[in-house]
Amino acid sequence: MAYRDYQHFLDVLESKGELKRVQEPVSPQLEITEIADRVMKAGGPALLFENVVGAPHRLGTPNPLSAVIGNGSIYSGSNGGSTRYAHPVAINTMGSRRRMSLALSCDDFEEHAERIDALLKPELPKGKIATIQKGFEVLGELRHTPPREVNGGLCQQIVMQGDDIDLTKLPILTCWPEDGGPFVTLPLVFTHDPNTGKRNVGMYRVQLHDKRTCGMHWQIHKTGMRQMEDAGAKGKNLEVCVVLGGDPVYNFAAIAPLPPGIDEMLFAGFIRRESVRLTKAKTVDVMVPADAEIVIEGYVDPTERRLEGPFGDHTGYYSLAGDFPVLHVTAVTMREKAVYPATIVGQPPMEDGWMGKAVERVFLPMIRLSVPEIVDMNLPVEATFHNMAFVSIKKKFAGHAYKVMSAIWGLGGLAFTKFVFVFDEDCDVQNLQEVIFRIGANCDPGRDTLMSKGPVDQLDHASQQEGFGGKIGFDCTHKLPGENGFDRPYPKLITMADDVKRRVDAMWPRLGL
Ligand SMILES: Cc1cc2nc3c(=O)[nH]c(=O)nc-3n(C[C@H](O)[C@H](O)[C@H](O)COP(=O)(O)O)c2cc1C
Ligand SMILES: [Mn+2]
Repeated sequence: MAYRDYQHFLDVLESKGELKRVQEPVSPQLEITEIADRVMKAGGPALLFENVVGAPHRLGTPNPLSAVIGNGSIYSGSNGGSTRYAHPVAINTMGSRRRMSLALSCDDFEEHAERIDALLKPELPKGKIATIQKGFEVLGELRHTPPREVNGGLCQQIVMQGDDIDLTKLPILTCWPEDGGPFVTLPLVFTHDPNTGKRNVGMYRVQLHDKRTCGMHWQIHKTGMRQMEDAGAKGKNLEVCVVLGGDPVYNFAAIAPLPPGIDEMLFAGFIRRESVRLTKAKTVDVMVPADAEIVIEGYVDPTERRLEGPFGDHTGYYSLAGDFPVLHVTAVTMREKAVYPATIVGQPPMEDGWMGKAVERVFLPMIRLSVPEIVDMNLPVEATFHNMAFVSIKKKFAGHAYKVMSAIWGLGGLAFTKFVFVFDEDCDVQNLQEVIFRIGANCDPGRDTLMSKGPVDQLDHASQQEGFGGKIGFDCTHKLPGENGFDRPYPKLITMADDVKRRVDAMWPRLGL
């Protein structure tokens, strides 16, 4: 069942014991991070902070008009009075396998991998009836996929324009002590290709510069950036909507490495098995999900840049401040009693680890379409995903591991992977004990490595140059006779004979062990 809206999702989490409400007054400046970080590291629940208070946002530029709503002065710090925010803050709503699965309207997110696998299966069914059945199955799966346009919606119950716009009234988190300011951390950034009109939705963090201006952190390899450059080539601004909330599947769609040109809202409709309902924004020509909590409408001038960051990032380090585009806000719309959705990133493991795990599992069938020898893949959360990949393959020929490394370095988001380790199909790449054993046992560093170069995450601080760096692949498979100069017989892995295992299985209960 798809969620009606974000608060419906929160209700479901609560009914399943997956969400805790916090009534204690807490500040969006660092305190929510410290609490959420402890809970995330401990594998704890989603949190709904209902009493968010604190000093006014400290912005990168002087901000004389700090927002004070409500009348209670709960904090009277030395930094200029206190603010009681009207919106509760939800965080860690996807921070476990169970909650990430609930966010994707299923019992376990592997189910969506199976659905995609079934759709992509190249075999034609045998016989007329089977063909018709398969046709109906495929149509059934895709029936609810396209978004539907509606008039108005929940997300426009309140509309603020002109002088009424004041983003400092939102409990935007200042996440870490050295951050350049408050950052919107779960933004769904909606734009349209200025040439084709095609929609894009990406999750690109948004820094609050002042009450009507934000930083737009789309990186050089991302679609939002490309659309802005295309708008610039036509001498136009790019219209943008930053959406918060709605069905949590939108978060997944926004970070998903979809094939170029596939609409994130179409994909979201497929996952939730119900069309996404889109409504026209009030001041820009952008369609936004009607079920959103909050929508920030505006435009980016492709010629303008402003210092953005630093930001305590998913790399576990602060990414340095840099010049990034600027979002000028033309309207803010929201539902009544809107909840503010947030996350934090930092040293792993964090909530985004589960978002990434779901991407890894759901997209494996699509990767297998191009690289069918891949059996399984593990992008370990400890390596913040794109730094490291453990891949098992059905090895058939000499050099096969190198083919797979090269394929990974040529595939969408996987191309950013710095370290690729390739194993035989009998290695469980989800088991780090086994992975380390195989690396040590089967890889000769002098012979079984391949150095390469290519694009890396723009946030990678270790690379020689921003966005471009070195790569290394490790062939940890059994070597074939003569492969890569290997001229001795390859030894066998030690395992017990099956009949002995069966005899011991039978006597096991009697052994009292
Ligand atoms: C919590 C979170 C924050 C992210 N922040 C950014 C960001 O600030 N800038 C960016 O370019 N990508 C960021 N990403 C990654 C993009 O959302 C991701 O690469 C997405 O697939 C890009 O979509 P696109 O191909 O439509 O550009 C973030 C991902 C997550 C999970
Ligand atoms: Mn995209």
